[in-house]
Amino acid sequence: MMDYAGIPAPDADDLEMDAIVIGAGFAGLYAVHRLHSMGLSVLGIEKAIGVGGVWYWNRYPGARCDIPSLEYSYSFSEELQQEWSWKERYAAQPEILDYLNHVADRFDLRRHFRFSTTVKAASWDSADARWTVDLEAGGQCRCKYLILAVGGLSTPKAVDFPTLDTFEGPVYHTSHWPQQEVDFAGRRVAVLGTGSSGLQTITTIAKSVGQLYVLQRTPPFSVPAWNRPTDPDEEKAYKSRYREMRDKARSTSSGFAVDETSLLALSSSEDQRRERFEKSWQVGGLPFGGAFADLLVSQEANDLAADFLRAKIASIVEDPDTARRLLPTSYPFGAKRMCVDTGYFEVFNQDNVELVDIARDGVEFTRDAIRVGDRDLPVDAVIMATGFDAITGSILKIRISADGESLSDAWAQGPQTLLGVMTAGFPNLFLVTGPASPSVLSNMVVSIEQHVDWIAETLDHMERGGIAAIAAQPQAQREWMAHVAEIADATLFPRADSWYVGANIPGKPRQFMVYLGGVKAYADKCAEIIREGYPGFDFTPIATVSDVDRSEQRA
Ligand code: FAD
Ligand code: N01
Repeated sequence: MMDYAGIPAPDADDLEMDAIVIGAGFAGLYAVHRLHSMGLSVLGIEKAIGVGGVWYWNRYPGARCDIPSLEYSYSFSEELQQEWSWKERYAAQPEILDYLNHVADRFDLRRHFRFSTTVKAASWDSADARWTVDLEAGGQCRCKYLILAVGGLSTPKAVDFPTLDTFEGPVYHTSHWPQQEVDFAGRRVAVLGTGSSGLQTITTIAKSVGQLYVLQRTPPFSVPAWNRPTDPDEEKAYKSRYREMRDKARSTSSGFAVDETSLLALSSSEDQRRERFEKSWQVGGLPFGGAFADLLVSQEANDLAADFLRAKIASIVEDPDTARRLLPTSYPFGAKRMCVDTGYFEVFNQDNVELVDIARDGVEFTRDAIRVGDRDLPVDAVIMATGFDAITGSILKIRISADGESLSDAWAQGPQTLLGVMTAGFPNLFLVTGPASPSVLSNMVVSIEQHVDWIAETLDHMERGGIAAIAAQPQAQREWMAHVAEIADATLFPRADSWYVGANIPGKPRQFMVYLGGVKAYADKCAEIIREGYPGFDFTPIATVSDVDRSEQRA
């Protein structure tokens, strides 16, 4: 990597930057750190008042990660990973937010950011090879490289219940939770939505609320987390092998340091299957999905896993009618994001919790109740756990254009990218964990670091080589998207109406938006592209861009 030491860091008010990074979550923080360390002038822009991204916004009761924190954390600094101690196997939101604040302080990143600042538009002009970034509050900044670290789960799905305004009590959204703790003790509360956010909220507030109505449209598959406090000896042993474990995570398809199996459920005996499913249940969490290699490619194998999980639900929930209504049957196990819970099915054995099916009748709101069919459920507060306009929501919320062409037009039929990191027609625009990369079906921190490193190496290549612009070639992009679709079509994922295909947002084009070839295969492909001189990408030399200041050519 070239040493750019000597190039001054930007003033807070210097609006002409080498790079602008939008977002201050895991991705934005690392991108700002990495690019600044290369000597580029970098401005980070974040709409929240602080760092954290997902972990800033999602403060709902029970919010926590479902990848062990020793893995769901940065690997880029050996000192950082050695010095930080996690209190629990799966850290809760306040601890992850503390960690990201620590990272921001430790690497002195805050001074590069403008907080409480929302980007509303960005336009590229090929004549001077610059992005102009428009801020919602007025004002503009310019840069050579625009990096979108805006998050795949950062734009809440619009809450569009026509009668909601009639309800006079407070309405909370899990992904936009107030900064102050909300006390639900003794109150009558409804939680609408039974995805990961809903389950974590439900299991946490069920302990103290007077009455809880769980409004369910589609039952989820969920596996216990078996969360526990960190064992200091285990942590010490893990940290003594940290590099090895990180390498192991990067060598898998999920980005977790687990042993991936090639065992097939369909070629195993019934006893072997039962034993392995049971063992995976006891290990808990997302690795359950990898109990056998064929669970997400064969409907028959999938049915076996689904039957096992349904039997678990039936064995936990005491009331047979409630248990029956909790059984997921309408989509393959894992094709909607499986949930990881702490006592979810058990809460339905509590007298103060009622499962209310809203699939048939939907919900209406009155002044002080929720109407489902002919029943009025009196409630003091409503919690929306209704999810996100995932993967593309935050990207398309920014009006992005290049030489007059808009990104929302280019993606009208669904997002098109090369490797999920660039999109044809939009030079020098980089997406961190964008559509058609492993992103949300991987350990996100692993994928974020890999993407930011790829972007940094690419910018280094451009800065050294007197290159003004890089652009994805349309043909290479078409081939990548066909490859992504071909892999997805060989699995059961597209069969579910999930947010992976945009089905949760009315009118969103249906397209499976994640690369399923795995973290390792994907990273190998990205590395190969750099090694082979960027096949599939076009470069524009600085010399051919009319308005570019030649003094920028640092090579
Ligand atoms: P984010 O953390 O979403 O950060 C994006 C930031 O960009 C936000 O702060 C947002 O305010 C800002 N932004 C967006 N648009 C603009 C704009 N126009 N102007 C200014 N700022 C803007 N993944 C896992 O791998 N494991 C987990 O256990 C896990 N748990 C999760 C739990 C929850 C509750 C949620 C919602 C997601 C979870 N995820 C998990 C996925 C999560 O999205 C990623 O792990 C990761 O946090 C994403 O980081 P990011 O920096 O890419 O995006
Ligand atoms: O959102 P979701 P989420 N009427 O979309 C229901 C990550 N995450 O915030 O399935 C009635 O999964 C909807 O019903 P249906 C993780 O990647 C991780 O929970 O569409 N119901 C569903 O039940 C996760 O996948 C953690 O029928 C409506 C729920 O709301 C992703 O974030 C924790 C409705 C939405 O579930 C999103 O999870 C939290 C309507 N109009 C989040 N609209 C960890 O544990 C929606 N629903 C790490």
